[in-house]
Amino acid sequence: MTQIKEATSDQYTPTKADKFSFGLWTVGNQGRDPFGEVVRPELQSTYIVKKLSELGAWGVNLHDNDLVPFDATPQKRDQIVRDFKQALNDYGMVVPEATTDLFRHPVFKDGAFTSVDPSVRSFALQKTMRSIDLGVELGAPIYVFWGGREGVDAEASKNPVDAIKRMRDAINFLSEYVLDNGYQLRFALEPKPNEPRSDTYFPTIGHMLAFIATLDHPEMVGVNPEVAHEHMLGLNFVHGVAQALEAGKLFHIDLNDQKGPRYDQDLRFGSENIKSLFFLVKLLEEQGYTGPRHFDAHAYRTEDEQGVWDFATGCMRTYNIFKEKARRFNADPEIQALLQEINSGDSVHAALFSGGYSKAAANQIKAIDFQPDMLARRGYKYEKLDQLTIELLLGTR
Ligand code: XLS
Ligand code: MG
Ligand code: MG
Repeated sequence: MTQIKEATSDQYTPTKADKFSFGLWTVGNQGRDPFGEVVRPELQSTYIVKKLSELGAWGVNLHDNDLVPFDATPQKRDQIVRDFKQALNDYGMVVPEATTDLFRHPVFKDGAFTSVDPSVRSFALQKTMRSIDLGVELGAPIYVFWGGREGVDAEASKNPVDAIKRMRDAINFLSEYVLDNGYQLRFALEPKPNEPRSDTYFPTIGHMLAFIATLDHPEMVGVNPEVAHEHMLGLNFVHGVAQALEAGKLFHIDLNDQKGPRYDQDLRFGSENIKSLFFLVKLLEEQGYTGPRHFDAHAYRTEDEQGVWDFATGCMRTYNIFKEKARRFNADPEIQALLQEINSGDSVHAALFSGGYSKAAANQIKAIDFQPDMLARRGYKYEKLDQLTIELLLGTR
């Protein structure tokens, strides 16, 4: 432990003020994949709390069954929860987010809230209500819904409109459950396009935002976007997050990395898409995002336990390095002068519809000769700007 601290004790060393969190399932990942068994021993949840705290993390998230086994007796459950709360207390850690495992048990092989089987749908509600109780008991203010197996392999199996309605019914029901119990809990819906199903409902941030507007309590519900999930589709994650932020809907975020469109890789944050994730951190830091910086990722399968802590430290350090790079970007005279030049322009034209619509404004705009051929001659200097950004990121400025 001392060794880790000494090795990383510089301005990028994470502290609790950075609000970094990890799921129990992330550092606890044992490296099982579809082609191979576990490669690392199981870590006790109380030990994970201790280690994460020592590394500078602030929070630990969980699925119900990351902590309490699926078939635990009520007595066993209470004992596990007591020990876990003690560890949180001992190591000054919080639980910023909790969620339900609605994908591991075979009962959920055709989905949970959108399963064709009404008994499975009702069981999913029961499991989620119990898991919400657990999350609230642990002090979690955010409850995540990732639709693990909410989707299809055989399109013929389900009417997709029914599936959307079923999902809405479940979220509406659970919103009322939260209100009825006086819980201070907000929901964050996490989109993903596929895996483990061949197609998952609500595949992107945009789909989720549109769905939220149709709920009974949209004010309680936001999104939990994940880097890898949008990159699986080749989408621009920064733009998706910006849209969620601008709509006041970024309740939580899952940070990791991904090598382009393929299965969900959950790689160490910032290990692949350096430029894009720099702009993500810049966006989060500058747009007043105050929520958790949660890493939903895991160490390479090649790693032993030490590799897991190297991975966790790496996620947090890279975030802080991007944060410092964003500060330098904003303080760089050449970059800022260029940006100012790029974003300036004809002040009369800039004011034309700043006051919104009026007949007079419409007529004024319609009457102007904008000389589009002249405007088209402009060079926007983005090559220069982008190169300066690259040089800053590569450490030469
Ligand atoms: C899986 C999801 C999952 C959720 C939590 O791909 O990212 O880890 O974040 O259930
Ligand atoms: Mg996730
Ligand atoms: Mg994921």
